[in-house]
Parts: sequence; C-alpha cells; structure tokens
Amino acid sequence: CSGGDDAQGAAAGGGAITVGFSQVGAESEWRTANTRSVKEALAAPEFNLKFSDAQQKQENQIKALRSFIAQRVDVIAFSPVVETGWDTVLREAKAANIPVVLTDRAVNVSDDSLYATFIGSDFVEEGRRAAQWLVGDSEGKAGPVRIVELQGTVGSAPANDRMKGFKEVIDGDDRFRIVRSQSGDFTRARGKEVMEAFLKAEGRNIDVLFAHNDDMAIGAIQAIEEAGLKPGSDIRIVSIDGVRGAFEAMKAGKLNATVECNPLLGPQLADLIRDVHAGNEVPKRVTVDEGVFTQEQAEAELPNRGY
Ligand code: GYE
Repeated sequence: CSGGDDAQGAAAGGGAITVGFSQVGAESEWRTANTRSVKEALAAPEFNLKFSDAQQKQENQIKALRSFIAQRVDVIAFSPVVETGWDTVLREAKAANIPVVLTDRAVNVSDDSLYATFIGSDFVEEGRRAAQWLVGDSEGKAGPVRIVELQGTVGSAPANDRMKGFKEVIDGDDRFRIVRSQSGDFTRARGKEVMEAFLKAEGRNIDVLFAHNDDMAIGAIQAIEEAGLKPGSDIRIVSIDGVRGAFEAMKAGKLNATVECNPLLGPQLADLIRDVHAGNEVPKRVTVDEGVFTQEQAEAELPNRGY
C-alpha cells in the first residue's frame, strides 16, 4: 500500500486546497466568461489551482483527470465535454479518494456516487424557454413554420438537453417543423459554415433559426446577410447564453431573443469545493437562476451584463 491516507490527512490538515480543474476549451464567449469566473474565484489564497484546457476533446480531458489523480490533488472539478464515457476515470478518482465536482455540464454514469455534486444550468428548461419564445412570437402566424437548428457539440449535455426541451414544446403545435439540424460545435466559425449549407439546401424556405448558443447564431447571422437576407426578420432567430455579443445583435435587430445561461459559476463552485473538501454534506444538484431577454429589452439590459 502506498500510504495514501497519510498524504490525504496531511493535505487536509493545513495549507491550501489543491484543485485540478479541467475546462472544455475556449469555444465561445460563454466559455471564456466561465473560465474567467472560475480562475478568479479559485485565485483566493485558500486554493491552489491547476487549470487544464481540453480543447473540446474528451481524450484530453481524461488525460488531465489522470494527471490530477497522479498528482494527488485534493479536489477535481471539471466541465465534461460530452455526457458518456466517464465511468472508468471517475472510478479511478474515487479509488484515490479524490472528490469530483461536475461544473456546468452533467455526465451519464451508472453510479452517481462517482461524483460529489453537480453545479450547472437546467439545459432542458433553456430549450423549452427558447421554444416558448418562438410560440409566443408566432401567435396568429399561419404554418408551416420551417425551423433550422444549429446544435451544440455532439453528445454534450447542453446539445442533448436543449434539443429535448425545445422539441417538447414545439411538438404540441403542428405548424412547427424542424427541417434541418446539424452541429456547429458551439463556435461562430462552424455556425456560419453550417448556416451556409442550410441556406444552400433550403433556399428562401427557412423561417426560423434555433441555435444552441449565441456564438453559432452570430456566425449564422453573417451567413444570412451574405445570402442577401435580413436576420431577425426574413429569418427569426432565437439562441441561448445571453452573452454581450447577443445583446449587441439584438440591439441591431438581427437576433430576436436569447435565453440566459449564466457562466459566472466561480463563487458557487469555490463554496462547493470548500464544503466537499471539508467533508460537509452538499446538495447533489445545484442550479443557477436565469431569464429570457428580447430585442425590446436589449438596450436597457446591456450595461448590466456581467459577461
Ligand atoms: O451554452 C456554450 C458553450 O456548456 C452551457 O458551452 C455550456 C455551453 C454554452 O460552449 O456557449
């Protein structure tokens, strides 16, 4: 036996809490705001942060987690790129007695004791809210309403859940039809490319764009303008996150609505890490308060945006 318990005891006895944090990447405005928030909160002297960027690849993230385990960090926190495929590495963390806090995105594992807690948004609810905005905005309009969907990273919790929540609501009204769905990997560049392909395939027969995040919507807006159409009126657009760029696009009349997804989780994450490390009971699921904003509110709300 390697004497792991002694090492653990010494770490808990005094000094800073060493936290290994594995971030998804830097794919969106949301993500850069999230990274900033986490780094700021864990810059406090009571923490010693080891930060790693997975560049949107699960294999990089698994490597980072294994390296945190080898370094015997006190707590691991990570935002999982995709939902599945975590059982093995999380069992390794558990065997090493290192508690894991899931940040932002959830995982699908057979055994819930493989992580201590999950802090993040309710992505299904966000998808529902995007659809509810669309239903409200389509009052009195005749069908069919042809929707194209720019999905997030394939297999990620926000892509799976936002699609699910959105469909749940529009399925109740047969005017709405999703005519094309494809992943734009949560980036502006891919959002633009995929929207170009949608426009090529569907011509002028697109009424609505639902983008799983603002960045893809902003990329798509460019594609729509280049195709000689007016984003926000020829094609109505709803997306998710509520980043500054979305508020600017709404102010310019090019984006119709954004559903808020708050990335500023750092302070709440720091509290959870402190509690988990101290062995205190924590809720298994912690959610974040969020709203929906429209063009009419954009100008007034812009100065209040923290991201
Ligand atoms: O919506 C998107 C980012 O996981 C909630 O990831 C997050 C999503 C966010 O790339 O912009």
